Amino acid sequence: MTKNKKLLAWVAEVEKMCTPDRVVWCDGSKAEYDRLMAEMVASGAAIKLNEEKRPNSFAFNSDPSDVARVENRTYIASVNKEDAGPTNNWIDPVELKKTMTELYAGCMKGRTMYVIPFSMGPIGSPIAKNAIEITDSPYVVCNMHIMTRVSTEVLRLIEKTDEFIPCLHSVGAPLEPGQKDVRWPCAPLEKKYIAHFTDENLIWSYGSGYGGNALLGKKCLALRIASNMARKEGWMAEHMLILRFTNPEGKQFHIAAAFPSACGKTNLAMLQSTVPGWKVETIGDDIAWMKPGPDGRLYAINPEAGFFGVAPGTAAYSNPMALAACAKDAIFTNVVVTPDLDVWWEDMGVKCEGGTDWKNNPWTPDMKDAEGKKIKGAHPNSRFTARAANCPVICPDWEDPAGVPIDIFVFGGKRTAVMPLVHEAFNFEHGVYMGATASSEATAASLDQAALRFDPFAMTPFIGYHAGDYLQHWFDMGDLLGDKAPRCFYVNWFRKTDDGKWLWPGFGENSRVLKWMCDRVEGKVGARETAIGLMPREGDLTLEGLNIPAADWAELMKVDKELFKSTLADAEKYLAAFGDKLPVRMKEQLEALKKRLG
Ligand code: OXD
Ligand code: MN
Repeated sequence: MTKNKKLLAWVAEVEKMCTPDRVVWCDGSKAEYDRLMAEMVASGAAIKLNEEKRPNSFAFNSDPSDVARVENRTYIASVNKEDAGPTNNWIDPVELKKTMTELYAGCMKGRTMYVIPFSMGPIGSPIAKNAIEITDSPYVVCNMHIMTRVSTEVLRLIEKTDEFIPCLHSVGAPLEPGQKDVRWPCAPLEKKYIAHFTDENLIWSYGSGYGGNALLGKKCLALRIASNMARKEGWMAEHMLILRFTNPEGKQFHIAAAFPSACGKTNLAMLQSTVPGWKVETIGDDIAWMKPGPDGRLYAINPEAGFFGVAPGTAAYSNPMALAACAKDAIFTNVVVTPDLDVWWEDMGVKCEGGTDWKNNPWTPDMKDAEGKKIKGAHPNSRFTARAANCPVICPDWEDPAGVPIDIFVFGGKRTAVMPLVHEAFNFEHGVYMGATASSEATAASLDQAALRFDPFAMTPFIGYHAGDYLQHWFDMGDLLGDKAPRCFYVNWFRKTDDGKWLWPGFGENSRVLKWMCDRVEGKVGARETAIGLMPREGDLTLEGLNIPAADWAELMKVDKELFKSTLADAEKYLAAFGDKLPVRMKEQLEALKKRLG
């Protein structure tokens, strides 16, 4: 409990509105986690996994309608509509509060209301933020234990500062007396709302128990609300992994990279370098909060404490470090549970005879649907929630409240054609253009997406204000950082041949590309100038031992001016939606690129 009047008043107000059977103040302790998990196992919501194979780990299956973030039910409810901009859904905050208050009325009946004090970032760090999530989902409480720092210490800080970010969440499934609960309570899609009242830093989420819809510290607070705060306060809240790359002489480079979901962000964050003597250590796999430090450089912290990683595709060949991170103390959502009570998912790199699939049905790998298509055992957006501290390559100082100085920004997306393996921006402004026009093919992490979408800085679903102002903020940060601004690069690990073969081996071999970037920063290698940016010269990016046919390499490095020109019209059309708020410098960059392409 707390003595803070503001917090007590808010909790009392929510209790009155939602009418839970009881209120529990969480303390983040192991005893609390164990108690909630035991209750969920007893109710049938959770499966306790084999203690020998997967110590202290649990599996959950969601309702089939509640498997991903719901972007078309996510709102930026700013007072002024134009503050939400073209990339957000907007509803007037008064109207949305009215609609949601009606939904919230009595919505926690028959349930426990948990009050979770948490910090995004190391507790007490000058970059960290204190927050409270109120939820009626014990699954959310346990995930928050892993993904954030849940502690009564946060209550003490709130008592001192009188400041916290209120985050209200309900699964939207009240229980009548005697009514038996379902395994995964949630509300139908048309009743789901993920709302951000950005003028008062308030989050209201209703109807979904899944991931970013419900673990409100992640996308809602650390990106949508924080991006607003960052713009006002002169810092950056970005959808970026953070890694440290150390060369054989011990020199450290810090890289922050923005990719949309399912483009291998977690894999890159934990990459096993194949470049002799070079080593990667992880600081974060999803979000970076970055502020200029006293020396004028940009310092980054990971505001999270765990990884909410996409399970399918996580394998010994792709990301052994993520597998190790979820070898114990983990939560799995929507994966296959095997008869010996372990977990499995597609592309895990191990054989599976069968088990119970994510829809709770008996499943074998040879099962097909009516159209003859293989039935997947795990949902494509199934997840592991793992403690960052359990990752073998976590940086020893990943929790340093001062953060790490960023040398390099990497942007990218999944493009099977057009985009070469790597190119560098001519300067920071050009880098902003590259990040702003990044595009990617669709992902399973969101329910509503076109086949190819422009995704500026991989932030489309997470910019909590007008995207034009957001691009301007990037230029402004460049002005502030001057010659201390990170160098900008664009990568594409996903090029394919016309007959569908990957052109680049990816995974650990991506370290070769990162090394080229570090060599560029150090001035050790030159580059050849192309119309779209600076690219490796012959031999500068070592391919030794890779067996890449010369023709494939040429394709990976090709800048097809005609193809690029044809994509410019799409970029122009996309940026036109930013209206008057499209920064002048974006237009200048676009014109300059057009000219270079001839
Ligand atoms: C995520 C996402 O879950 O970006 O990190 O969707
Ligand atoms: Mn993400």
